[in-house]
Amino acid sequence: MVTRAIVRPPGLNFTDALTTVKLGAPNYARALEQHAAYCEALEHCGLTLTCLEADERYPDSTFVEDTAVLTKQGAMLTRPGAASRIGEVENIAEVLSKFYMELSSIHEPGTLDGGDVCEAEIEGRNHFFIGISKRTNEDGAGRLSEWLASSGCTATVVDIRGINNILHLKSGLACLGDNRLAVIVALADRNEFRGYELVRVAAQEEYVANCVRVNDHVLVASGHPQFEATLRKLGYKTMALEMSEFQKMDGGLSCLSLRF
Ligand code: CIR
Repeated sequence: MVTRAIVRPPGLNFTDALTTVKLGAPNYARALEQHAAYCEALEHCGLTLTCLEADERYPDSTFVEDTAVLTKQGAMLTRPGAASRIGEVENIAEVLSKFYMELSSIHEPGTLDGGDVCEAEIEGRNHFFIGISKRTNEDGAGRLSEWLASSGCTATVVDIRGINNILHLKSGLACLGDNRLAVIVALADRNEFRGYELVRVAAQEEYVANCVRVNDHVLVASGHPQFEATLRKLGYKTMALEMSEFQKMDGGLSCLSLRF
């Protein structure tokens, strides 16, 4: 059960955000509308939002998820793997210090993006998957694993550097609760996920793998009918959200909020 989320709308220079996809420039007005609908959906799921002001110094700063890892035990500030994003953490630290007594940090040479961290409770045990990616290195993943272990959580590292079309682990993996994971085809046969029931995302719907279970609902990117139908058959209540403008900048549903 989560009760809060931190969000930040995109700034006017959102078009300068990093991206690896060629889907064109985002439409700012539409991005704001989509962000507002996202916030409304989180509130509908029962969350109280802390909505930060847009931060024009950092074009990627709407993707707040990458700046921290929040667990039931505490908060870890990340050190984002893209140099242009490292400065985003300072302001998030200030915000999180209102909610957490203590904040841990990833230090150089470690890098870690929150998008590479997937909490996936199994049989009542707190477990985390940590992706090693273009953004998160071994040092960052190791530091996070140790920190998690110190509060009784387990972690498995998943190297995704050989998978071309995902930026972060959570671009291809989501925990649905109930021992279930949503996974893209390229991750479906990995040993790391044994023990979970896998819900496979069809190749043509890959983007929807970055869905988010928020209390009683699963938020999914709209336009992925097959996956949404599968979730409904499994008994989940889904909420579909337009994400086109964030997708253009390599962002998914999870990265737009820090939920705790
Ligand atoms: C970036 O490249 O860092 C941003 N344009 C997208 C970050 C997406 N974050 C996430 O999936 N957690």
